[in-house]
Amino acid sequence: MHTVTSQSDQDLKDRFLAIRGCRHHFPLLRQRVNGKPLVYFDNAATSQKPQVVIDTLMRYYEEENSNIHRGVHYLSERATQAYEAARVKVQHFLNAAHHREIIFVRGTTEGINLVSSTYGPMKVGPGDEILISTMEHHSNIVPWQILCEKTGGVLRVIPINDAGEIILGEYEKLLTPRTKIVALTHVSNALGTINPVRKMIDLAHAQGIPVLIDGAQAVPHMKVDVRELDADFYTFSAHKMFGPTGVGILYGKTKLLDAMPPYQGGGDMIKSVTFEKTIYNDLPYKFEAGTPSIAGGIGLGAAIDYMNELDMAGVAAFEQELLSYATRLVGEIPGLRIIGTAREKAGVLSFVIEGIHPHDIGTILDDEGIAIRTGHHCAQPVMQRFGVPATARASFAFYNTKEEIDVFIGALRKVIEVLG
Ligand code: 7TS
Repeated sequence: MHTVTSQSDQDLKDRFLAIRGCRHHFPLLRQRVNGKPLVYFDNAATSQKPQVVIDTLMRYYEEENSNIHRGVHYLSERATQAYEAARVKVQHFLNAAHHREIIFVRGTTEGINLVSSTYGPMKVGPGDEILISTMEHHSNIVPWQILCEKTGGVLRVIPINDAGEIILGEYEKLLTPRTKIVALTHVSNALGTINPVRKMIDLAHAQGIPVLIDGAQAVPHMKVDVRELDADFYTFSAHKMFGPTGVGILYGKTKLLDAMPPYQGGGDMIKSVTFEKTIYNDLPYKFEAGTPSIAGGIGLGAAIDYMNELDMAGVAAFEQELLSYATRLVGEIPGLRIIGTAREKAGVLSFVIEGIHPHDIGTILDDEGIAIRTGHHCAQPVMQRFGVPATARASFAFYNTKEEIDVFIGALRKVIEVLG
């Protein structure tokens, strides 16, 4: 008897094989840690970088380094062109309508702070409400609290169920004429939940409420189309999507960005300055005061080029396979409880083991060369919701393998032998 493999099964196998072949693009993954081959499962904190991104950064400093937007000399023009070309790559990556809607920032945290401190005071007055969810990262909580302190606004929180999913009925009830902005994570870093942001944006828009999406954990794992989502603001960090640290993107609709006051004052964000009056620059420069991370922006462009070559649908399916494999195997470990069991999940596996502190799990895994994150993951309200002080979290990228998951499971069994 022979097994019949359907064409689509074979297709998927071939695609997975091609994805597995990409691991060698990431030089850092070849190293040993504590005498063992490194298993890097801390991708939600930051991803590793492919050689092309590293080479782009090197080349920038070796051949192009110069300040941008201000020189007529060869190098300055070359650096400016490379930086502005990266902005256009981001525009296409997000399917934004125009490159002026792409603002370079330091990262997701700055993207949210930019909106909360410029758009926020325009919209929010005493008694007005800002709606976030229970599963937000601190960087999508604290900026809104600061705004509330300044304006008398009120922070409202959408509850989640025991699986770590937003309760949509409760969300709808919380959308009222007092709601001035909704700020939501696309994918939770602590639980892995993929939120139905398209639907949630539609519900908010039905009442004329703008929505900011924190895309930090989404962009490395799925194709994001800001126009299809109809997001008003969308922000992410380059370092979680195979690019450098110190740079990220805030996307905003032109109409909104145009109406907003500048964020910081300084060079590049002006057209003219006198002591009496300063005329601000046009978009996107109005929001880009001071010398930015030039190499970072160009490196982000290289990361996007790299991702454009990847089969992103295959990547998403491959990561789902890693997640379900790991979920099944950890499910066999006695006393282990997964925190975050949403139906729609990205490659994040947060868990606790009865009687063992997550930090001790992390330390023993580190001895085995395995990097995971332990702690509250900058999402303390999530920990409170699930009644745990911290979790251990393994988070996957497409360059991880089932063999690494086997090593991880073996090490978890060792943790229980030693401490259980
Ligand atoms: N939003 C989400 C959903 C995140 O996961 C993070 C970082 C941020 C915002 C902030 O991004 P930054 O680049 O501005 O710092 N999350 C994590 C994490 O899970 N472990 O380390 C950082």
